[in-house]
Amino acid sequence: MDTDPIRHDWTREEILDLLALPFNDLLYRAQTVHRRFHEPNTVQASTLLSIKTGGCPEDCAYCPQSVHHDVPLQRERLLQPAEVRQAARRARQAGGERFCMGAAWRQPSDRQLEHVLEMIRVVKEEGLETCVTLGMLTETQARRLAAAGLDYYNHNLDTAPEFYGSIITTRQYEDRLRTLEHVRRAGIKVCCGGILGLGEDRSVRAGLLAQLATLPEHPHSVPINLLVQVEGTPLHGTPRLDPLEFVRTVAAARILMPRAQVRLSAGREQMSDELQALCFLAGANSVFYGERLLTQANPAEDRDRALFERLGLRVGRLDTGLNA
Ligand code: SAM
Ligand code: DTB
Ligand code: SF4
Repeated sequence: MDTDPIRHDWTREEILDLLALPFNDLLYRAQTVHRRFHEPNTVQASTLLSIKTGGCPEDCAYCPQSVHHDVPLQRERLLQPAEVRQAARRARQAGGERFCMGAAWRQPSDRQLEHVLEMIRVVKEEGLETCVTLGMLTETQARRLAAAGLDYYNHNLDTAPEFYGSIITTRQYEDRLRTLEHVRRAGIKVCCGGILGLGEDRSVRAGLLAQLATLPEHPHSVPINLLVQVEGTPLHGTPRLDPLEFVRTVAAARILMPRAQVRLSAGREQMSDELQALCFLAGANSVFYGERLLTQANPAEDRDRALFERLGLRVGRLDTGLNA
């Protein structure tokens, strides 16, 4: 049974079988894969910064930053490099390893991209890994980001192809796949995952995982977001996903993509410590760290530090002595 664990030909049916395993069997398999490929008690820490907030022309039904929804959100202009430097320095001092900058754009203009290239240089000077998420990219734009030394590009598939149209109508699944190809071809590491709790069923979750696990290369990072329900977005009031189903999906992601950093992403603020602990047991080995996601709350740093200590987890540079 112990064949090559890195497969790229997973079918949705096989993934559904995994998701349907008795919970303990599924977690045991995920933890076994996890221990084979990763240091079991180490978690990677990424810090988020919204470099351009609100006013996004896309209509993603979960997102507070879309102009299509009536969410009271302060729109902000593109940040200045000095503001980015300050935030990066703070993130580094707090123990972050990777600094992720997000912009509420459908796709950047070449002029906007210039500004982001400068921000990437600034963050690298501060000694952090860099990640940006700017929406769709042309092949040339991806190459320019690579030339600036960008480490990761985040671009999520979010859900399964057949459910995409119920969540987003202003772009197609193929648009996402094309940008991912441009990023991969430019030699930038791919950060690509999804969002659960949109009212999807298990087959949709299996469909998302099948897409991720059959990409030409598995993403280096796989963020798994749990919907943060924001009043004014169309998905506010969606029945909550069973938390154990969330854990099952994390476990399946770990089994399907053994080398990836599986990130417990948005939604941690609303999770109990016990639920997060189960996610780490299921193979999650990365978090967003710092009290803000892009616009929504994330656990305060002291709550996280207490949790990591209780679990005996080494997180980022928190206890390596490097964060001075
Ligand atoms: N505009 C860019 C894009 O969509 O690619 C980058 C930023 S966008 C906010 C990044 C990701 O955040 C989305 O793909 C989605 O998975 C996640 N996200 C947005 N709103 C969320 C919410 N309310 N709850 C959980 N995750 C959310
Ligand atoms: C990802 O998958 N999750 C992050 C990051 N990539 C950019 C964003 C979460 C956003 C949550 C809602 C908000 O803060 O606006
Ligand atoms: Fe815009 Fe990204 Fe929000 Fe969609 S998820 S509305 S693309 S910021």
